[in-house]
Amino acid sequence: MRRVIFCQEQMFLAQGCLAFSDDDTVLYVVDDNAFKDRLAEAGYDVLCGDFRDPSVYKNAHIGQDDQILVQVQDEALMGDIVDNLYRIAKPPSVAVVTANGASPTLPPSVKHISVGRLLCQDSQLKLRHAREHQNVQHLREVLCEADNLLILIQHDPDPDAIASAMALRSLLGRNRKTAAIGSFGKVTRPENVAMVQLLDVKIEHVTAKSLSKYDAIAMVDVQPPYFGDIALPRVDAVIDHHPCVGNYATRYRDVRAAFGATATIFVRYLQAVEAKITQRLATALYYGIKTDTLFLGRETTKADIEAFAHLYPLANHALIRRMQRPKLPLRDVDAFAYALRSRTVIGPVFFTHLGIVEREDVLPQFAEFCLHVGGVEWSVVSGIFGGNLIVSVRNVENVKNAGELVRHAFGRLGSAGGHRSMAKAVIPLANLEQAFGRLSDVELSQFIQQEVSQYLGVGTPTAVFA
Ligand SMILES: [Mn+2]
Repeated sequence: MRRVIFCQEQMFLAQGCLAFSDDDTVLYVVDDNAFKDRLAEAGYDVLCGDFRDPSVYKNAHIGQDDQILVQVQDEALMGDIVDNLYRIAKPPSVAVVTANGASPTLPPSVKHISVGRLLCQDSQLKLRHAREHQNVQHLREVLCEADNLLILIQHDPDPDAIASAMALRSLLGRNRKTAAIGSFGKVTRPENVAMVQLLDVKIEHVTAKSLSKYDAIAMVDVQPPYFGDIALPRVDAVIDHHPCVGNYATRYRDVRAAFGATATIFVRYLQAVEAKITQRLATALYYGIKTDTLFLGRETTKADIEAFAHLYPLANHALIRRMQRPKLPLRDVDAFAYALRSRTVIGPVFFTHLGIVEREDVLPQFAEFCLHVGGVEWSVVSGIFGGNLIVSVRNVENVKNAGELVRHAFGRLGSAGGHRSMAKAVIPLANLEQAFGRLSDVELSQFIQQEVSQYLGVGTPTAVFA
C-alpha cells in the first residue's frame, strides 16, 4: 500500500502531516520548489508540480492501489485535485483533511478527516489517562506499606472478581506471597473452576480469624456491606461496579456503578500507567467483562466496549473456549445417564430429578445441557444436596421469567430467585416434610412437575401430587 499526500507547506506546518502508519511508503506531492527541497533534505520522497496539471498525476504513477490524502487549504483547488484523481482510468481512494469538519462539496466516496476532531479525541484520552494515573498513584500509596495484603472477593468468586484481583496484584507489582487473593467461600461454577485451573489462580480460603494476619485488605468487585456480620478488622481499598449500599470507611474507594464490570476499571488503570498486560491477565480480564456483561449484552457502557476491544488482541481465545466448555468429570456421567433415562417431558418442559447428588453444580450444568433437546424451552433439574431439595431452572429466550417461576412455585417453602433465563430454588427437606410428610424421590419429582407446569400453563403431569 502506498500513500500519496498532496500537501502545501502551510498545511504541513499547521496540521502536522497525517500519514498514519509507519509501514506504508509515502510520496509527497507539493506545488512549491522550496518546500520540495526541504522535504527532500529531510529524507522524504517528494515530487513537485502544479496540482491542476494532469502530468503530475501521471508522473506520480497513481493507480487504484494508492491511498490519497489531500491537505490543501483552498477548497476550489481541493475540488480540482479530486477531479484529476477521479479522471485516472483506475482511480485511487481519496480522503481530504479539513481543519474542523468543514466539508467542501465532493463526491461521497471522498472521505473527510477532521484534524480538529482527531486532536480533540486525543486530548480527551490523555486527560482521562492523567486522571486514572492519579487514581492508581493514590491506590498504590494506600497499599504500599502492607507486607501482607489480602485481596478479598465474594463468597463464590466469579470471573470479573478473579480477573480484577489479578489486575490489582499486577498494578501493585506484587505476587501471590505478598498479595493473596482470598474468599470466605470457594469457586463452584464449573466455568469458573475451569478459569482458575487454566489460568493457575490460587484463591485462599479465609476465615474471620485468619484475617488478622494481613496488614491491609483491598476488596474488588464487592463492598464491605456484602460481608454482613463477618467482622472485618479493616478495609483499605474498595474497587467495584455494584451500586453502593450502606456506609463504610475505607482509605481508597472507586465505585463506578455505570460500568458493566470491575475489570473495565482495571483496564483503564493499566492503560493509564502503561502497564504491560500479560496474555494471562488479558485473558482473565476479557473473560471477566464478557461474563459480567453477558457478552456485552447487558448493562454495558462505552467504557466496557473500549476495554473489551483493547483486550481482544491480547487475550488467549482458545483458552477462553476451554473455560466456557468445562469438562464433565467422569463420575458425573452416570448421574447424567440416569437423569436422561428418568426424564419427564411435559409440553416444552424437560424435567428430571437426580436424587442425592455429590456436588450441587451438576444440577445447573445438566439443566444447561437439557436445553439443547429439540422442542425443549425449559429445563428443570432437581436433586438433593446438603439436606435441601435444589431445583435448577433454565430457559430459552422470549419465554416467561425463570426467576419469577421459581419464586411463585417454591418461594413459600424455601429461598427461590434468579434471572430471566436462569434460576434456582433451595428448599429445606424439613420444610417439605412439615408440609407434606416424608416424600420419596418419585413424589418429590411429581411435586416439582406439578408446581412448574401449573405456573407455566403447560398441562398437568400424569400423576397428580395431592
Ligand atoms: Mn462484577
